[in-house]
Amino acid sequence: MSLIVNLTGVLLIAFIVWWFWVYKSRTEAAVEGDKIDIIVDSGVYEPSLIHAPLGKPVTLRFIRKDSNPCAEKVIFSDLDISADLTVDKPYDLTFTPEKAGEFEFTCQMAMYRGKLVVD
Ligand SMILES: [Cu+2]
Repeated sequence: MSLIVNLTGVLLIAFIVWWFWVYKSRTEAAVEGDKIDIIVDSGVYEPSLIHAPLGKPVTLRFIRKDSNPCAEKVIFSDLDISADLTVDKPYDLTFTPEKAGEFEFTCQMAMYRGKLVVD
């Protein structure tokens, strides 16, 4: 019995690791033109790895589908940008990336995770 419990625990941990570190980092896209749509749903940004050009205005359109309060904010802590997201009401976040690099964006509890790559 305790073997089954332990096995279940191991599988659960494996699933959580997979969900957060493997599955979540999978979707990748580049900004086409100057806009990109980002779906916020079920604990993931889609796409979650976004390439944007340096020095050009870019619009990240966040489309929140998840009514969980976890999803109500998106924060780019390194860029001093944050926004409130409303369910099914797209939010256009427009700014000009001024420095190259990788910038994480998350919800306020960092359950949702994405990365903006400026190059
Ligand atoms: Cu959250």
